Amino acid sequence: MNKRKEEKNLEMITIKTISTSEFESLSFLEGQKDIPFEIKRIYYIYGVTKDSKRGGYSHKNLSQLLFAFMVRLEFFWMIEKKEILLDSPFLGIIIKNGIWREMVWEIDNSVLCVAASDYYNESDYISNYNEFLNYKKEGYWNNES
Ligand code: T46
Repeated sequence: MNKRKEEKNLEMITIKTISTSEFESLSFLEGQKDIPFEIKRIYYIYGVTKDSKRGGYSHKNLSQLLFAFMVRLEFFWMIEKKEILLDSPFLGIIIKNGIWREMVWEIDNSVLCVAASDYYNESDYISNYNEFLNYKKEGYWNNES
């Protein structure tokens, strides 16, 4: 396992934000500049109730940028678990390939927004955790930059 590479494949970002009045803000992301891949798809998940859990996948090749307010992300690799709470609208996380992720809603009705590097492709998903571990053991992600 290459821990350094896995950390590189998980990056927290602060989204540029302008305060437009005392309480109002506008955050923005620019393709090529702020997101390290070409965006081919945007999706968002809403209507989810508090404590609901989604995800439970790794992707073979897909990279994604996620942002939301009060959604907790759980990442797993071999023996480690890492949790990141997106507790501010200007926090985002870039997840590259080879990272197992689950998302837990900490409040009702938060919207999770995702920009993805490729079109939807069911065959890019690894949804069985043991299969994910086998991909790791076989070094599937080791030779990528
Ligand atoms: C991920 C997390 C953060 C589509 O038809 N097109 C799409 O672009 C997507 C994302 C999903 N779908 C279909 C596939 C399923 O029939 O929508 C249904 C629900 O998708 P899923 O159960 O995969 O949703 P989540 O919230 O568990 O996971 C999603 C992404 O699929 C996954 O790549 O990283 O959000």
